[in-house]
Amino acid sequence: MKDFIFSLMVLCLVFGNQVLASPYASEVIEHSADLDGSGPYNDPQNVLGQPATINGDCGCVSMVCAAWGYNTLTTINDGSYIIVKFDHQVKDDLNNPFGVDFIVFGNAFHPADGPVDWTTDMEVRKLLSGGLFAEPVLVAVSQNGTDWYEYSSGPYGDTKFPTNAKKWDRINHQWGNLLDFTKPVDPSIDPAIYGGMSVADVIDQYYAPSGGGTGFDLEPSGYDSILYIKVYGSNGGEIDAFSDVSPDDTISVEELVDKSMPKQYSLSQNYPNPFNLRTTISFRIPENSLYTSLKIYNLQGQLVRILEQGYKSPGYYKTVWDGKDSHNNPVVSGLYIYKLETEHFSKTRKMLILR
Ligand SMILES: [Ca+2]
Ligand SMILES: [Ca+2]
Ligand SMILES: [Ca+2]
Repeated sequence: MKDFIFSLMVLCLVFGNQVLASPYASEVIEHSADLDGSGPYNDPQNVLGQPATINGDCGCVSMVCAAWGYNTLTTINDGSYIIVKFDHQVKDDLNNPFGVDFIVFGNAFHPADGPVDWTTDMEVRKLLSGGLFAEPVLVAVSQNGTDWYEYSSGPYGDTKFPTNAKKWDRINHQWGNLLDFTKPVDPSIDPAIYGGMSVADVIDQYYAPSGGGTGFDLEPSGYDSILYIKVYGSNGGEIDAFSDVSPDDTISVEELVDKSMPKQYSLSQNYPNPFNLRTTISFRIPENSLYTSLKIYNLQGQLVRILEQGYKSPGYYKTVWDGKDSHNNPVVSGLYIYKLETEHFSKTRKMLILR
């Protein structure tokens, strides 16, 4: 029996090593009937795997040469949808850059100040000001494939940031190494700022090590991890690929330990706000074993619901309010106050529920 268990463990290890998780969506679970694969842009399988790196017409896929080659994209028309699955859990990881947990790649691009092909010098070719060509596609996420969180007020797929597959090699004046499709561009960057800059400069200053794409944070969804992503109904946005963001592994273990604990108390604005069905409230506790409560009041100061109550260890917390009072009845539309309180800290914020 002992030997059997040992063999079993060895088998598990061997198989464990053989199961290679892909950073990209690996399976189409469901799609609308119009995406029947009859044409180059309506095959739902085109959204699986790595984003496109080559465009037969204009060269290396970049912010000025979008992925529009055959069999690389799927067009999401009004009423079209695709649900993809990952072969592993995509986590809301605190070490992911900029809080971004997954990336959606489309064929957004910046018009350039001249033609683009394999021979174009990207230190010379510049982006036109304010010319980002984007087509918003709705995105939703799910843990079980049944309940969905929709990014209804953005971000959207096929918008900022255009895919840029490679770094520009300034010494040899040609496209260089592949950039990393599992690293996001800083979402706070407004692409308007790089109008007039060369493609090479934008890559070096704003993209690298990222290969672009639209970044999504799982935090507002309330899910710690997801398996499914859905893209749907718009007016012809294109989807090329989906990737799981890799945590920042360049930070040391000391920094990791340090980063893993909050430095101070905080109570975040609920998200989404206003909301209809449910909203997520995040807070941070930096000290050990303090009696903590998170309570919701109406504007008359009456207690509506206790969301959290008890001793908390230091850490990052989030809790979801389903818009119901302590008797499990949905509350009426209007402003509510939520209050985080410990022996050393107290903060209130307002939120709006719209039925
Ligand atoms: Ca996150
Ligand atoms: Ca597009
Ligand atoms: Ca693709």
